Amino acid sequence: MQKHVILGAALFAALLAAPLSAGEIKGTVHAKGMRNSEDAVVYVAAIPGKSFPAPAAHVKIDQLNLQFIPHVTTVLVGTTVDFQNSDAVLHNVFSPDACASKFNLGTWPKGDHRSYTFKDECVATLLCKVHPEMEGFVVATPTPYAAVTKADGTYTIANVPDGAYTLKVWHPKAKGTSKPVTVKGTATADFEISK
Ligand SMILES: [Cu+2]
Repeated sequence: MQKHVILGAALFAALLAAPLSAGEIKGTVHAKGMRNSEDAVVYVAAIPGKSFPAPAAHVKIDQLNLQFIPHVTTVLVGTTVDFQNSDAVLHNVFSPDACASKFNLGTWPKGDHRSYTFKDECVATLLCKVHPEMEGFVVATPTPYAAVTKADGTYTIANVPDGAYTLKVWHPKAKGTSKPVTVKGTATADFEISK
């Protein structure tokens, strides 16, 4: 009987010491002077000694009602994005940004898609030559630990391994910033950003 108790305690201690325990980072981004605090991207800049293989799964961005949906998308570097046309008109997607090789995918009709693989860390502006008012963003991040804020500015990054990191913030219209964060189960990080 006593043996079992000791074994159980040892197992419990081993679980506590397990290095892969993961938590979450959450908080609020306040974009001062903006209509709302939506569409800020919060991400872990790097995890020392760790690299992340390109995901096999594609991420979809829709072109619907003459808008990129979602307006802001985060992907891990190496991810292929499928740009879907769901409108009854031709759409194009191009990016003027060098970190996305200034790609231009041509034009295509409803029901079709064209793809681009984001090979480098990048904030890529998405534009459409057919509709100059269309604009979207892909933020290709070096770790998969990234989130886009909701309208109230809140965000949650799930399954972050314990450790000390730099947390970065990007926003389409505000200056980016960063701060250190230590994850031990959970962590909270709030930001205030402005133009
Ligand atoms: Cu278009």
